[in-house]
Amino acid sequence: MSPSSADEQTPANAGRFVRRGSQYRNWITPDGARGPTGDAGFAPARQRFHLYVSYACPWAHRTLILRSLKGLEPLIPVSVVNWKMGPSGWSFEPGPGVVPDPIHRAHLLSDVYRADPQAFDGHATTPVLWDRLRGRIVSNESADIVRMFNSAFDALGATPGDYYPAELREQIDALEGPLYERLNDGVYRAGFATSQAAYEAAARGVFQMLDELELRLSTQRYLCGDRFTEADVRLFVTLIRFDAAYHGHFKCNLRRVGDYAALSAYTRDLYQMPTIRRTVHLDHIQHHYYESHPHLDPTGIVPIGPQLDFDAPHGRETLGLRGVEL
Ligand SMILES: N[C@@H](CCC(=O)N[C@@H](CS)C(=O)NCC(=O)O)C(=O)O
Repeated sequence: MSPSSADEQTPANAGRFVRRGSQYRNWITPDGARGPTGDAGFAPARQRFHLYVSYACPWAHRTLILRSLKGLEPLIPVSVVNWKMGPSGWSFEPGPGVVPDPIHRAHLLSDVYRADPQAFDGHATTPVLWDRLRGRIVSNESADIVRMFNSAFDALGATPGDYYPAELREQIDALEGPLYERLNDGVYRAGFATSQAAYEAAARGVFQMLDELELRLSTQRYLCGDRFTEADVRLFVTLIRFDAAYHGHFKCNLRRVGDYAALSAYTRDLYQMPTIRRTVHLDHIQHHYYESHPHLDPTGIVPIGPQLDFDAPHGRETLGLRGVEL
């Protein structure tokens, strides 16, 4: 996300970075019926849908985690953009980890958006889910894509598992707003602020949220107790990027995640799930942020640290089950 993609600044939000809403909101549903928004006609099928991601992008990362948890790799192929976002946005310029676009042979991600019949508003974000059958974009809203992956492919042999279970929906929904506002997007609002006041408000909000989460995760293994849910996916994607990118590049530097006992152990706990580990690409994370925002870091030099060891023991196996403190 570049600051130029922010909505217009007004006196009321002076210096504050504002993320745009997503433009494509159709849903894959088990029977192809219309979802909560958008058009009908997107029934699940093997290899019908194609996912475009950046390994650096936390929103795309959520969808990769659900795809992995639900064993959807053989059903939903993926293309991966170059970690560097240049003046023309994301590209498939060859580089480490880049997986080219087999459908449109696109050079820029915006070429994929332009191939959709809907008028393109000039803003090509990841993730984006493409429908090969109808030749159009299903969705570019990660929160919706996560929910589709959670349940729409169950009849096609997806790995069993419900990460948005009915009995926890109220709790998960209640966490969604604060997690997004104060943490997932909060780090960007700190990093892309163009006034001291806007930066400080966002950065302080980030650490208030981390402090609260540290308390919550000191006595329970996951955000909703002893069951891993979609809420944990939302938190993880920001925590795994925090010390490598947000602490330095976005000036969220009151503390590191590594300074929080419970939060850092929780991050290792989730990272050590094989289905999650294979979605984490720290090289993309670090290179993307430091190389893609010349107004924040004109040299584009990627720092040598910090040293991170997400494989260290986390000791959280019994937490939440017996209410043991760390
Ligand atoms: N609402 C979207 C937000 C996605 C988003 O902002 N992605 C950023 C990358 S982290 C992006 O692709 N930005 C492209 C740009 O700013 O040109 C979602 O959650 O899916």
